Amino acid sequence: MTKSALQIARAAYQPKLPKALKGAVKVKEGEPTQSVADQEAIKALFPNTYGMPLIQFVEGEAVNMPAINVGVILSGGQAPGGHNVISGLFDGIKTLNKDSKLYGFILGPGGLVDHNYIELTSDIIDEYRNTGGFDIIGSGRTKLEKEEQFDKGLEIIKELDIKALVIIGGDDSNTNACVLAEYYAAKNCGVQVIGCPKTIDGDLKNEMIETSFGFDTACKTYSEVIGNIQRDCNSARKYWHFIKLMGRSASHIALECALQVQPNVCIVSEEVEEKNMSLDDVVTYIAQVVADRAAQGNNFGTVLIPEGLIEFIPAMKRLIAELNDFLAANASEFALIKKSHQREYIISKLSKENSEIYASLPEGVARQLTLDRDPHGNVQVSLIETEKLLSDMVAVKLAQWKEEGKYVGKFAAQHHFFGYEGRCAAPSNFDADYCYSLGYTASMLIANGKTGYMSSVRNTTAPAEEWIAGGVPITMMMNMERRHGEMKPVIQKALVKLDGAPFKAFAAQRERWAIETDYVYPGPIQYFGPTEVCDQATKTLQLEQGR
Ligand code: FBP
Repeated sequence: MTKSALQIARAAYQPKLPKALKGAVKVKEGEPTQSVADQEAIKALFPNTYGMPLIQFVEGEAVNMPAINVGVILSGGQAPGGHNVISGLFDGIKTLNKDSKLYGFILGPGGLVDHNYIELTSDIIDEYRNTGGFDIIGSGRTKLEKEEQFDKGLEIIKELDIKALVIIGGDDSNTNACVLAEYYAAKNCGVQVIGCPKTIDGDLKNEMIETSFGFDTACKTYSEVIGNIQRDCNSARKYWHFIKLMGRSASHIALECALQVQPNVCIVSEEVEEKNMSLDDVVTYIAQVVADRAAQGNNFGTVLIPEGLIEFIPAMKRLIAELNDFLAANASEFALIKKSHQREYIISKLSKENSEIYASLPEGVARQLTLDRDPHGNVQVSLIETEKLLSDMVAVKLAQWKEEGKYVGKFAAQHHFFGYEGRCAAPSNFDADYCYSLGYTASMLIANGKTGYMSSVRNTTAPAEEWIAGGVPITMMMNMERRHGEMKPVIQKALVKLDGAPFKAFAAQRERWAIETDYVYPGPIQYFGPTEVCDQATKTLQLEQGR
């Protein structure tokens, strides 16, 4: 593999570990845990893995560990640092016993079911240390949920003498990890399952999981590019840039980028829902900022839009919920309807309120709402062109105002969607260290016989030395939610909290940012140099932890 000078220098980087993981460790058990909601239902579904205690690793005595074989799976969307989770896991099991082996299942959970794997040797691992991407073994979105899949997986697990499986994924994949842990525990298979919190979306977090990995690097990458756009639009002074940002349902990425770049507008889906705003309210808000800036001679600006916005406009949310249930129940009939008749078909099947809203949507957006759900039943919000929808509607609104005699200046829009650009970026120092620590912690959970736990590394705005490593029972994060028309146990998604410090910091400044051009240009991620430039956690984390 030909490498750039930066890649060569980066390969030599030794990620930092929490102090407690630098030598032998022992387990310090906390109190038994409960699920965040629906305790009785979750307890009944997970009799073997419910209620386990929180775990923290502290310095301990060295013990002789037998060699173990471990399997690892990368699941779902890519996130910077996945390779470091795997290298941390590899180094962890090798430190415990040099004869331990790591097997990687290829292209996600499907690799386990299809028995598609490779042994990850030190030569392979060394090629991927501190690099972005998931290409070491690839990723996939196959949902592990059926007993046939678990049993098929068990065949290869037994054949390779694997004692533990590490699933690196987001909320849905870790939900599946928990179900798998319970299944193998119930059948006494002798297979442990450990999860690791991955997703650029930042929505897999709670008291014990401070952030999902990849969020840091992805937000810094998007902020660099948004900063460049801001400098361009402040130079040419002729465009409004509508920038949609990945993040699925949650607006964490948009909010973090707003805190980093100080745009003129950032929409936060969770606020739109809370204030019961309609699509027209959102459009009016943006158009007013455009008109106010025009009055000052500034016919340019930036608007950040979270990709999940459409699902949070209450009327749209009701429409999508009905569509989800309807499409889940009538998938085969819908597949037979000709494309040109699908719109009319849907309109004829929905309730009166929802069919009216559906009929009022532009053709493209209406079609995007009926596209296949992902294997977890989510609308593929990345395919809905909200940035174009909003800018078109803003243009119409401004034209109306102009006719009414209001001054609106000139409005020309450019559109961007940032998502894939950041998911495989080389991990920042934060993600490189955090991911390596998560992987290393997973190896310690395995060595201590744990199953149904997620690897947890906390105190992450302090220097890595002071980070706290341990495990959280996955059942602790669960509640019951409607999926594919049925109630299912799932990890509760962490949305932006409107009473949280990051949103409050944004809300306190947004009116000024709207009118003044006080852009920040964060520049590219730096790996070498002063710690205040290279090692800072996201603004979200810093504000949440009062730093
Ligand atoms: P995960 O939740 O699996 O980490 O995926 C995150 C994400 O990047 C979302 O932000 C986005 O909506 C989705 O993946 C896009 O999915 P795909 O890669 O299948 O296009």
